[in-house]
Parts: sequence; structure tokens; C-alpha cells
Amino acid sequence: MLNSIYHQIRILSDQKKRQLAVLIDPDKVDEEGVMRIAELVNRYRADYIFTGGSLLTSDFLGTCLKILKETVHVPVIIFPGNTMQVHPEADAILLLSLISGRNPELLIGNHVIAAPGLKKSGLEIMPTGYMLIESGKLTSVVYMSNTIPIPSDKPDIASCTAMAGEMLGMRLIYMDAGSGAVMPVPARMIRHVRSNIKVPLIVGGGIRTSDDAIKSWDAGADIIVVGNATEHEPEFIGRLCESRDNLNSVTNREYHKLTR
Ligand code: 1GP
Repeated sequence: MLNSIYHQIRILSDQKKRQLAVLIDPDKVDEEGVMRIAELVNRYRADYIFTGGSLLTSDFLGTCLKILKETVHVPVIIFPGNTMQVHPEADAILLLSLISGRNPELLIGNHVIAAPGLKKSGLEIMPTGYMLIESGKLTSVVYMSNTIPIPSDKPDIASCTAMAGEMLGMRLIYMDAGSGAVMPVPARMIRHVRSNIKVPLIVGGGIRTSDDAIKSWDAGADIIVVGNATEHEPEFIGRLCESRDNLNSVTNREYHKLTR
């Protein structure tokens, strides 16, 4: 546990260090694209790579993970769209329970089916309360999950859902507007959820600019996840890391002032 990836996330989050996960959808990249992203992740020191998709139509996940494991210096974490995306080549997996929805398969059913494979895989398992937030258009994840997302102007529903997830033992809460969302998760909702839970908070979906990222981090996201925008322009990873580093250096200065 002490050397686990979760422990690392927890320590950084407790120190209020902002973190960046770059999401790779294996359906949307080729070998060259994965290597380009891996090189930028190493160069600018993004914190994690997430990989997975709501629906994978290619069999590129295994190759993608192999390339990543051979090239990146950061944890590679599966963000699975379904039970077929459990793969031993990664370091860890977000074991998602879709707590914003009322689809029993995504709350517990698929987990029962996947449990023996997960146990054998050797992956570090990170139980994650996964919450879909309304985002201005029907996203793949909302359609595929057959659930209704939490309305974006209802931070109290989001907070109660996150609190329930934490009380049930989820080690992470992930608020997702869905890949390619028109609107990212509103800062007001992130702030509300942050003030009601202690476990690390992941936020993603529709983050396209450094300003979007800063707003989410400032509102209390510990880890932001960016997929589409870095697929379209991999160099965006550099600007995101620069924003993260600027925010973290302010946090460091505040911390030193307080401890002096
Ligand atoms: C989606 O949170 C992720 O599940 C990332 O979304 O692709 O819109 O960055 P984007």
C-alpha cells in the first residue's frame, strides 16, 4: 500500500499538488501517435497516463500499453469502458462504479464478472466512484452506460453522490463530463464536491484550454484528465504541465510560509 500508485496520488492530493493525467483512447491513435504522446509526457512530466474508451473497436489496447510501458516513466492506468479492457500490461486500473447512474450492471454486475480476471491480472485496483455530469450534448459514455447524468446546475446532488461513494469505501471520486463534452464540469460543482469529501478528486471531459484546466484545479480537482485536446494537439501537454507547475509552485510557497 505504501508504495502504491494510490498512495502517491493521496500524498500529492493531501499536499494540494495539482496533477495531470493524459488520456489515450486506443481507437484514436496509432503507434507513432502513442510514442509522440509518451515523449511529451516524459519531457514535461505529466503525472499519469490513463488509457481506455467507452467503446473500443480496434485491438490496439495491448500494443498501446506495451509501447507505453516501454517508454513512459509515469504510472499507466486503465480507465476501462467495459470488462474487456482489463489488461495485465498496465500498472493499475480504475475500478469504476457508476454511482451517478442506476444501472446495476455498472454499479456491481460487471465487477462480479471481471473479478477473477482482475485478481489474476496483478494490476493495482483503485475503487473509483464514477459520476457522469451533464455536459451540453449526448456523450458516448452517457449513451453507452444507459444512465442519466447529474444535471450540471445541481451541485448538491453531485456532493451527496460523492459523499455516498466515499462512505461506501471508494478511494477516488471521478467527475466526468464525458469525452468531447461541450462544457467541462462546472467549477461551482467541483468546489461543492471538494468541500464534502476527503478522497482525491479526478475531473475530466471537455477540458480544451489551459484556462479550463486552471479553473478545475483551482476549484479543487486533484487530478484533471485531458484526452481529446491532447490527441488533436499533443504539444498542449507542455502548456498544461506549465500551468500545473505554476500553480504548484504557489502552493509550495504558501506551504513554506505556514510551516516557517
Ligand atoms: C473522458 O474525462 C475524459 O472520459 C477526458 O475527456 O477527451 O474531452 O478530454 P476529453
